[in-house]
Amino acid sequence: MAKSALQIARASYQPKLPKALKGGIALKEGQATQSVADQDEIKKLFPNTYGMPVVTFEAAAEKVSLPAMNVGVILSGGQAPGGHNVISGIFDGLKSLNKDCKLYGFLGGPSGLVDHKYIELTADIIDEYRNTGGFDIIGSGRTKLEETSQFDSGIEICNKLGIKALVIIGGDDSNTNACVLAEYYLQKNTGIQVIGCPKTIDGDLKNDMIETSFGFDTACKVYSEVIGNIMRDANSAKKYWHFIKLMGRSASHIALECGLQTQPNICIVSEEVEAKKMTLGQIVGDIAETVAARAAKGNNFGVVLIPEGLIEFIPEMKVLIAELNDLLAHESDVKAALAKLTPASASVYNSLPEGIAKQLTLDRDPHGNVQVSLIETEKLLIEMVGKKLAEMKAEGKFSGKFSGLGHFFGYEGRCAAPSNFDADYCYSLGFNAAQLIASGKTGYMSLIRNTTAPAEQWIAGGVPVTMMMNMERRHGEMKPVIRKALVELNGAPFKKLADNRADWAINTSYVYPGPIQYFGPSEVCDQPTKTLMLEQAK
Ligand code: FBP
Repeated sequence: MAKSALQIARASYQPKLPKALKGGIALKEGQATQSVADQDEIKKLFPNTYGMPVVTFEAAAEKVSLPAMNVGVILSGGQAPGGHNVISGIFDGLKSLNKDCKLYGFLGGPSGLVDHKYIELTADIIDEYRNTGGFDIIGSGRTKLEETSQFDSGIEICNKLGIKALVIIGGDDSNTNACVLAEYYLQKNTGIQVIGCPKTIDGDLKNDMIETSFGFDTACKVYSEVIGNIMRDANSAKKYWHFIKLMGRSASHIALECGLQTQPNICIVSEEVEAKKMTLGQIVGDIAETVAARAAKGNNFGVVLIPEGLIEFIPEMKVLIAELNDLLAHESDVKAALAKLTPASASVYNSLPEGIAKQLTLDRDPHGNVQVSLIETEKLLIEMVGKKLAEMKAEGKFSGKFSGLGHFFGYEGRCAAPSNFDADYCYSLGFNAAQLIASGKTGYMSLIRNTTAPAEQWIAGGVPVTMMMNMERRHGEMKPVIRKALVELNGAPFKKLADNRADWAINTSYVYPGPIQYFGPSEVCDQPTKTLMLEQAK
């Protein structure tokens, strides 16, 4: 396979490990834990995996070796930079315990376990993928492991291959399901352990224990590089307003991090929109005000960052979408369904540009919901801001020019070669997962903390998944789930934006982060995200 010069050089990068994982390793157990809420319900649902202690690894004089054992690994959900390093970390971690350990990769996500599709991950295969982006080593998928028939099918293949532990690399839902699986395998006395690893570019799998999910660092750096390039273009040509939508499903962590890295004129945060109950009209009005204020200074250009999930956080749009979901579930004639909207929703619907309004009625997912990520919010805002500015011009409140360009960044960053941070973090998560397995743990998530310090000083261990759970309503039923982390409006990253945005709006204060650097001085190559730095400074 042809390779770029960078790929060749990068293949030999040796990811850094925390000191505690480098030689002999001793396990230290903490106090019994509790779930973050709904303790009684969670305890009842997880009698075998509830209350386990947080564990930490410490450097020890002696290196233990284990009887050889086989482990399976699964990639679950959307791609995130660093997945291959988690797998190479697991591989190296297992081999450090016993060179005869074997690692199997289930193909195409959790369905590989259920359908018995797998490969053995040999040293040759692993070496091909070290420090590369993507999940293509074994592929990923969005099948949910929820049914006992799926769990039983997993037992069959694990027994056939002699697999004693599974590592599930995924987001909040996949790790919740990993814990359900761990509990089931304990109840059934199968001897199969299950360990989770925190993955998602969205950055919403974090809490008091998990500092960040892997992939967030690299993805934000890739988007920020391109946003910076667009900013320089805008500042050179001085004729366009760029509206850039950024991936992240519900939470606005990616938009916020990119905002902190690049200092755009406007960075919308969905969580703030919801908290302030802002209407679409208000959001459009605010943007138009900024455009007019910059135009008054002769600057007919700018950059607006928009989080992917915005539309669902605007209260009136949320109501409209819910009504449409309901009506269209029972009424295939769109016109007839629209006639049944409440007067408030009908008025919101009629205020939308025709193309967007149509998208709301057309694109449904298999559960019958509008696919909000397919709604072109950037185009919606450009069109509505343009209209608003035309009105303002007629009233003598705007005398400049407005020409908007839309962008959507998401897939561009999900498979980038992991930054040094993600390469090191992921390798450590994987190596650490192997140690958790060796210690007989199940129902734990691989835990690497103190991540704003140099990798040597990172703290390695494990956190019981049940500790991060609460009960939430999902599809009309109360379910135990890992609590999703949205942007906190009283958190340091948002406050930093809020304190500076008035200045960034009017003045041109752009920062150009440039491309990810893999080699060079540590202050250029090893910096974590601004979000992590600000959160950990508390
Ligand atoms: P995960 O939560 O599975 O990591 O996926 C995140 C994400 O990249 C979101 O940012 C985005 O909305 C979604 O996946 C896109 O999904 P798909 O890959 O199915 O197009």
